[in-house]
Amino acid sequence: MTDEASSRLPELAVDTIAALATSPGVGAIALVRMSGPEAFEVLRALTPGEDDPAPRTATLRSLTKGEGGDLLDRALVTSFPRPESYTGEDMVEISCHGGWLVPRMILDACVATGARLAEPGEFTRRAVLHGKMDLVQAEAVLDLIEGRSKAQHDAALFQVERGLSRRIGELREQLVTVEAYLAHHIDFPEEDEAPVTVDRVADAADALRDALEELLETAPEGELLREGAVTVLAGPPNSGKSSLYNALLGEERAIVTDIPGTTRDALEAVISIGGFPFRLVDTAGLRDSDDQVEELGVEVARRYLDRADLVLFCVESQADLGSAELEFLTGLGDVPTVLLRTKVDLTPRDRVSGPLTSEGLAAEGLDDGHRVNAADVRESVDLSVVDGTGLGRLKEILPELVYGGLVRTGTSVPALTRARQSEAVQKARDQVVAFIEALEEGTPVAVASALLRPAETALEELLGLISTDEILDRVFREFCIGK
Ligand SMILES: Nc1nc2c(ncn2[C@@H]2O[C@H](COP(=O)(O)OP(=O)(O)OP(=O)(O)O)[C@@H](O)[C@H]2O)c(=O)[nH]1
Ligand SMILES: [Mg+2]
Repeated sequence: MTDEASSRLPELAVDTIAALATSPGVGAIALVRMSGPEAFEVLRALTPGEDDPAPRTATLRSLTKGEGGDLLDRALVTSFPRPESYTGEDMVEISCHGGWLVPRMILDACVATGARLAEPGEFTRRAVLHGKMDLVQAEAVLDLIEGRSKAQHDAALFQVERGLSRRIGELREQLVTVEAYLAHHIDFPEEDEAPVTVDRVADAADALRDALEELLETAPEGELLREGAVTVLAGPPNSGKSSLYNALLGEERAIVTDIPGTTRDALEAVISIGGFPFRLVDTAGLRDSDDQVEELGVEVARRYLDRADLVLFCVESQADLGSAELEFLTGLGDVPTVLLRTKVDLTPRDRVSGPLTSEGLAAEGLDDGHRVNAADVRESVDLSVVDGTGLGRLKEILPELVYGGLVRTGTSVPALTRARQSEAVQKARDQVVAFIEALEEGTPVAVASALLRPAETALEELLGLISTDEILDRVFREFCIGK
């Protein structure tokens, strides 16, 4: 690390922080945790006359508000002397009774005797500052806490275990190798037998660019894995959208009636399908309406459609696909769409049309002058929520449509899950590309080499090897207090 970089390192913390680590509210047990040089002192103040508990051993203690103070609770206390703690500092964990009162009173007592309330993510931030984990691992800790599907859990755990960090570390090594080749080349420019030719430098840079691009390709799916793919149920009124929404949720969340125009507002829920997260949105049936409320609902539906990652377009299997439906599909552009022919239990078998995709629609002569070719209808499924037809198949194809790469490789692969991460890798990639172009244009090698430096900085900042308060603030802003 350069002197300039180390001078930009944030100051290590010297004060002692305290926070409730469990979520506030009624519960059997709550955990109050402290970290910092005064943590053991504060514990002594709360347990006057008692010995320090043996390190890393849960010990029952009466907690009072200082010498002669009121009893707050009898609780299990564990101390973790530095550096073998989550933050790398002296830490105390107090497992007390849960609820609104006890944890609050213990926390107040900690603050009254020398600690201060922690900022969001401050424990993990300290862990990063003390080299207990890098920034990418810290982000994975947040993903692990917030995860709602098996795939996200597996992916987050893999990153917490340094999966992504290791990959970024390897890329940085690769970059350093290119720089070393360069240095070598610059030292022997005139010799025919120069140990490293420009071609060799260029080959190494090409390989690095490819590796950076390969990692960048994981970003779209990685980010969806964290947010859940926005999956919008759309279609004409009464086509069975809300019924399907309920069937996928496994509960009667949306109102279902045989009156067209039942759903007005958009309903949203995160569900896990095949272990992958989907942000399922039920919307108002699309039609021109004189009813002001319904019209607003249609507007909301259109707004969701604008940011959809996937559209489930419901059309009754008895109904023909008319020009309005085709126009709608075309309007979706390149959003992947599944065409659902609903209520097949009501349609005689021989009247059910076969699977329809963009190609299928064109083949059937339904594409109305090729307009539907602009849409991206990937699959079509015949569906009934009454007898369950098609539900299994729908659940099978959804993960493949949105998370195809991860479905195939499994989730234990390095994947970029945040804008911060993809921005950094993108920056590194752009710099390497600029370097390669400079070499091709015959720019003196010594001049071109300056282009690689920002790439290295980008990867180091990504891992937090160089971290400024600004970078740390950006990462930890999203954390909850006590983590
Ligand atoms: N037989 C049968 N009826 C269904 C099926 N799915 C939905 N229905 C019925 O179709 C009617 C409309 O269903 P909804 O789910 O409310 O349709 P929607 O698309 O949400 O309608 P809007 O909210 O008005 O746009 C209700 O009477 C449902 O019971 C199905 O698979 N089979
Ligand atoms: Mg509805």
